[in-house]
Amino acid sequence: MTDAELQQVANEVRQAILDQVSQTGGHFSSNLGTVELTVALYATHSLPPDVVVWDTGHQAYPHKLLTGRLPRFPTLRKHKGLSGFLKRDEHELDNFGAGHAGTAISAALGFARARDTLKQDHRVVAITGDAAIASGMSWEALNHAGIAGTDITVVLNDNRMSIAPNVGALNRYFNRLRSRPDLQAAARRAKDLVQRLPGPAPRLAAGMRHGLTHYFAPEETGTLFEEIGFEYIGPVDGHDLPMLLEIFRNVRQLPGPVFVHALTVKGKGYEKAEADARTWHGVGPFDLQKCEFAAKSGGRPAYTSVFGDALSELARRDERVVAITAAMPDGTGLTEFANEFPDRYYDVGIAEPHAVTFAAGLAAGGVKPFVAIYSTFMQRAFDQIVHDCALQHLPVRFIMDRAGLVGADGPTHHGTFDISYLSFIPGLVQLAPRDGTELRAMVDWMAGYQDAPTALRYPRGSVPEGLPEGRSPIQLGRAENLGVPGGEAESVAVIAAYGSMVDRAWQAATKLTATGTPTAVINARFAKPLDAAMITQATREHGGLVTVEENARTGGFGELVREALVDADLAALPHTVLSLPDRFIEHGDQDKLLDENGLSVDDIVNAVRNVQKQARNS
Ligand SMILES: Cc1ncc(C[n+]2csc(CCOP(=O)(O)OP(=O)(O)O)c2C)c(N)n1
Repeated sequence: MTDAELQQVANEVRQAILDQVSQTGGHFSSNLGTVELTVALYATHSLPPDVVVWDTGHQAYPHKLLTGRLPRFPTLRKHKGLSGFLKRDEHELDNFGAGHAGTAISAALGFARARDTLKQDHRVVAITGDAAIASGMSWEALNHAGIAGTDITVVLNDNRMSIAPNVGALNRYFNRLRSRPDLQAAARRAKDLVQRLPGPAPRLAAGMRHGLTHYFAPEETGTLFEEIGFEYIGPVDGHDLPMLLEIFRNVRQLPGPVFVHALTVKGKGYEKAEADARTWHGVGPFDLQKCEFAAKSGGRPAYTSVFGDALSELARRDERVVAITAAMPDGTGLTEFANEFPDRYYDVGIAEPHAVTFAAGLAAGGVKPFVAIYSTFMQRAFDQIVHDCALQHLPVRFIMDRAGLVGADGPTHHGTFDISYLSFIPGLVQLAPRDGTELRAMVDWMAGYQDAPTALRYPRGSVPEGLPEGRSPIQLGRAENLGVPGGEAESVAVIAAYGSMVDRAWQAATKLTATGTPTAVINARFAKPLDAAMITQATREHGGLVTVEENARTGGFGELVREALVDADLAALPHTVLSLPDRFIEHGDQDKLLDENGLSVDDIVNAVRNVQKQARNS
């Protein structure tokens, strides 16, 4: 295609994103920012065999469209439809799946070394964002790539934004690079220069080194990236398609590690999103012409905002309370806290391991850190939880939002493992609220608990209503018996539920009670230490038990209960564990996914009936 035709392709890709995301919702502004970059890269590279690895993947809709997925685009993020991220199972050119940030450079270097080992000849490119590149993994990979002696291109898609405004010293450094007054002129001169650079790769390399790099970055010393072994090219205008085409054509022939720094605009081409990238990062359906979101119905508050309010309230009473987020102030409900307590709030960027050990230091130093990180991203910081917090009995408070199935983001984002990956850590306390009121009470309780780390989980979405109001205070390792719905009948069966599943357990118990099987519900509150006394006694009294949790089975709440039953010599009594199956769960509607994966209200009802039957027969 000619450059003009490619410009037309870029326009069509942008229009497809506007049309699609306005109808179904999805990641928006990051994708509008990568249109020209993707077209230029794909027009100048040969895929396959060339390999492109996208970091995180939320900005790769142009990639999906350019690799033949326009017909399936209307299924984006819908159950059994296209994933919102890259996925190796979805397409042969989704070379490497992602969803968590910071993996692209490591994976691309792996591809490059595999190519060298197999004596193949193709290019490998990693595309990463200005927030993702600040993560520890990205730096570990740059550190390796700079001396690996292999051909690899790293493209920095620098739009100045994480989801919220970007943070950190590296961001400040990028600001310096970005703000060169001579950028535009340099870009024009560089374009002329590139056009005059024919010939074999070594000359090109020399031309780049002595022309381009220094045209673009005419400082006495090289950029940070040059200092660690990369050819640095940029910053270039990431929306100037003819210029990007020239650059990538030439970069494709450069040996060694090359770093292309492209400046892009989040939301490019859609005025509202350009002006407010934060709001338009990920969106629900909206009116494309009027730029308006569908009006939100009032309804119940989200767990996230209940937590945010609770922590701010606590911080007003206790000046030792501090909050930490890893690049997710809005998603974790800390925006108001940040405004009210700027000196007690830390956004450390996409740096979960650092966030946790930083919090351990804060706790050791005498303050009360609350680290708010989604369940799925907390996986990054496992050793820091074990080695830096638990082993030293440091009271770091972990707040794990999005614990459970998250819906349209799918398997990279489901928070379905945290009960398992925390439950075997000695001393660490695990707790989960049944509703918003209990969430507030637990946050308060955590502030007062000083003996060990505590980890609280709650799901994506709104707090339930309709659970009984009478409440006992939160006490370490003590469950709450909610009794039988209606409160009159004597229970003949019992369900022990954890956190988000108390609501569904209560609905099941209501159905069972109405149909002649009065069923009590125990709200476990703590997975660890478990209230073994209450749960084993209830099991003994009822001749069996059903447990329900929104977590993988292995190492989950049900297994912890089973151990308690074994210890109490009750292993022979029927016990059904309702949990998520031992496989990765796809994306789709959150409630439907729960229903389809064994956690519907009817699944609970049936499990209770079966346990009852077994109890009667034994
Ligand atoms: C390990 C991890 N932590 C947090 C997130 C949530 N997250 C998704 S995108 C994003 C911001 C990415 O910004 P950047 O890398 O600059 O890419 P852009 O969206 O600006 O293109 C964050 C924090 C994540 N995906 N992975």
